Amino acid sequence: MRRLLAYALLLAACSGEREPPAPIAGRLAGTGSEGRYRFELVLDPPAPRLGERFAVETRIYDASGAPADAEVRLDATMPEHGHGMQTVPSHERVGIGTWRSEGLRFHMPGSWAFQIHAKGTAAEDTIDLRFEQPPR
Ligand SMILES: [Cu+2]
Repeated sequence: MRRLLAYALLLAACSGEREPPAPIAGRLAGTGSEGRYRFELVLDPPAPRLGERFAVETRIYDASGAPADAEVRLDATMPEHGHGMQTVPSHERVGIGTWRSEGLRFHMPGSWAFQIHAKGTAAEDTIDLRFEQPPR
């Protein structure tokens, strides 16, 4: 029983949802829901201003920590409001496991979620990463 509890705690500690937010401004990271890829987002600029366009660089890593050559799609919504962005971002591969999405814009302050999907030759994975847009 004690061993089972320890295992459950370990699983919770490893899941992307329970991962604490990265302490570096403009960086979001976590493990996908399937546990296949690790996702790292770098916002450009690090603190997007309300109503202004920004870009996101997405880096995908496999279980060994190596860049994963996956096709990346990224979108953002406000899940509690049931709406997405008013812009349609473009996505461009800029290196192995690295994609740049441009033309994102958060038109409302509050809790946004980046939805990222990565499809590689051997694996597929998705993640939701929360971002709090300040009212400025
Ligand atoms: Cu909203």
